[in-house]
Parts: sequence; C-alpha cells; structure tokens
Amino acid sequence: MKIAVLGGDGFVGWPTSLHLSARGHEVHILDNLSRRWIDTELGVQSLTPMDSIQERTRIWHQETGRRISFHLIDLARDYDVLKAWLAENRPDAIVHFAEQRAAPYSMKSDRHKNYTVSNNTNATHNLLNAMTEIGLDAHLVHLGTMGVYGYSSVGAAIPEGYLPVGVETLSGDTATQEILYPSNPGSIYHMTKCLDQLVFQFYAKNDGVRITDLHQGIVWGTHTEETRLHPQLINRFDYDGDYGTVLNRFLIQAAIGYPLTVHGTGGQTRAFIHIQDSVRCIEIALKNPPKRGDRVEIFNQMTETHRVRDLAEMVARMSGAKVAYLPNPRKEAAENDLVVRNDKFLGLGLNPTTLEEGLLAEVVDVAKKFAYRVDRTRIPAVSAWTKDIAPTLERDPEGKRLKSVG
Ligand code: USQ
Repeated sequence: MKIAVLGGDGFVGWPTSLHLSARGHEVHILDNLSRRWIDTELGVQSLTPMDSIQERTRIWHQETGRRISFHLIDLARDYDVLKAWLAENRPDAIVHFAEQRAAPYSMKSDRHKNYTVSNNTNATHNLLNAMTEIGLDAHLVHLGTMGVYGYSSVGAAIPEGYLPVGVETLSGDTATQEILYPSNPGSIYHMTKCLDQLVFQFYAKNDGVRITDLHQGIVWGTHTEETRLHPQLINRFDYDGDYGTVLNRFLIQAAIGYPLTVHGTGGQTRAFIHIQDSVRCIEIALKNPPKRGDRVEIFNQMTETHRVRDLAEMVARMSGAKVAYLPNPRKEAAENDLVVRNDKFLGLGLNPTTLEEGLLAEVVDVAKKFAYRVDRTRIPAVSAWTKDIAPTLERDPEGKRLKSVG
C-alpha cells in the first residue's frame, strides 16, 4: 500500500513509519516538525540523540534499501498544500498522528490551550475536508486516546468506543441504540481528541469516509525491532515534565538517582501499551479497514492497566530509587479503577508485550547510557491545571525552590 504517515517524525509516528516500510509499504511522512520546535521552546531535548528526519530516512535506506520520503507540511495551516499533495499522491491509507499530544503542554497557559485546540482540530478537519473534496477513498487510521473515556469506573468495563443504551420512547417502549461512549476529557489535549471523534462520526456518515479511531493508552518503552537496526534510527524519548509520560519518566528518574515523581497518592489507574505493540496495532488496523458507509471503527489500543503508585513501587524495588509523593499539578480523581475491553486487537492476533522486568531494565539501560544528556531542572511537572493549583508546585521533588511555575 501507499501510506501517508502524518506526524511521522514523532514518538509513535517514527517507529510506525519504519515498521510499515519494513513490511514493504510505500511510506510518505508528512510532518511540520513541530515537536522539534516545541523542544526548543521548552529548552529540552529527547534523552536519546535524534538526527534530522532527512538523516534518519537516509540511514533507513542505507540499512534496508527501502525509501521513506519526507514532506514538510503543516496540516493545520497549509490546507491547500495538503489537498494538492493528497490529490497528486492518492495514498491508499493515511495514519494520522499529527496532533499536539501532551496534556501538561496543553494546560501550560492560555496560549498553549489555543495552540492545541487550533492545531489539533484544524489538522483533523482539514484532512477530512480535503479527502472528501478530492474524492480520495483512503482508509484513515487516527491515533486517539483512552483519555476520551475519562478513566472513571462505574463497575463495568469500558467498551470499544460504543455504549449500548436503552431510550424510553414516547409509547413507553425501550429503543436500544449504540452511542459513542460519553466523553469526559481531563485536559485540553484530551478534549481535542473528543472533538475529533465527532468530526469522524460526521464524515463517516455524510461522506462515507472509512475511518478507524485507535483509543491508545500510555505508551512506554523506546525501541522497536526497526529502531534497533542502527544507532541513528533510535526513537525519541521524552522525560521532561510536559512530554515525558509516567512510566518512562520513572525509569529515567531511577537511572539517574532522582526521586520517582508520583502525583498525589498515585491512586490513578491508567491503561498502558509498549511501543512495539503500538506499531503492531497500527499495522493490524490498516489490514482491517471498515467498509464505505460503515460507522467509525474504534479499537482500544492498550494491553494492561496499572495504578501509578504500583508502578513507582515496582520501579523502586527494581532500582533502589526513592518514591516522592508530590502535590498533583493536575485536576484528576485521586483514585480510580479502570477495566478496559481490548478484545478486538486480541481477536485480530495481537500478542501483548506485558510489563516485565527485562523490558523495564532495557529502558533503564537506555536511560543510563544517555543520562549525561538529562537536565534535572526539566524533570518537575510545573504545568498546573488551574490557577489555584499553581502555588502548590513551588518545590521540586528534592525540596529545591522552582524558578518558574506555569
Ligand atoms: N503522573 C505522575 N507522575 C509523573 C507523570 C505523570 O504521577 O511524573 C500521573 C499523572 O498525574 C496521570 C498519569 O500519571 O495521572 C498519566 O500521566 P502521563 O503524563 O503518563 O499520561 P497522559 O497525560 O494521560 O498522556 C499520555 C500521552 C497522551 C495519551 C495518553 C493516553 O501523552 O498523548 O493520549 O497518555 S491516556 O492516559 O490513556 O489518556
């Protein structure tokens, strides 16, 4: 297949591009390189040294003989350029990662909220609008998030996207229907993915666009089969307070002797998936497109759930690190249970990589190898969800006063 990977320079986009290219697909990366600009804005860098996208694709060709082409396009702003590219190249499938994906970054300031909403919703709508306008019947696979559901548990498993409900009719009968599971976003970023769901629902119904939405959990790990092939194919690894996600942060903190930064009681339960499974799921989704006229296909892309404090305790046991229970910068339930259905991917052959010590140790090894690149001052999470939370974040986990908050 000819596949366009939008956002193919990012943490999941890059290994996905390699995985699809390795399987013989013609891969085109469309990216505005915004993550690299945001690194500059925040004064942080990936733990792993990352080459330019052009250099990465050159090495991929050198190592495998396969070509991945790169196109510098801003989906949210360059509508005409995107439309012209799609019209000329007519991909069979499009994988859409091209959104600002960090919840803390989206809550940093009013400007960051505006940027996240305008970037993410425009990127998604521009894409669907252009596909419809040029009559492109490509299968669109979108990276959504488990966070659209809101993690709350009502004593029932979270289904894959749709909830069967009974509605009492005027004649007193019960009409049954399936609706999108009620969205309950916990950040501006998660809110944009809830908005995306409605945009998808409309374009599938009105224009017959074939869409798969993957509600992904928190990704951990760094290597995949393909990124291991050469040091310059290495994936990015974020550890800072905005882009670093919880388990990868704990692993780098353990590697450099920094207290593990648990927010609040650590009673938050979240869904997780290893980066290798994440790229496999995308391949599986691409092989199983919905038909034209079908409703949006939704998969829960996660393999296990864990409570944050249990993860911290596990990493502490493994490494001897200390656990720091910190004021929570986020407005979120202190404790929640989470049971999630993921039967669809399992039914299509996903064999989950579960969280086990060998793989955790592998990430700690990566972290140790590049520990010299860590800026400890960038570890604290300082983006407060509300103005009254901000003053509670005055000190870092080692007790030092933070220079700037928010
Ligand atoms: N947390 C800590 N300590 C830390 C960092 C996070 O206790 O040092 C806690 C947070 O308060 C939160 C949980 O860990 O309760 C998860 O935070 P996270 O930063 O690992 O993940 P999140 O903000 O939810 O976002 C990440 C990705 C996002 C994706 C989402 C999937 O950045 O793109 O959509 O995971 S999910 O969480 O299932 O919604």
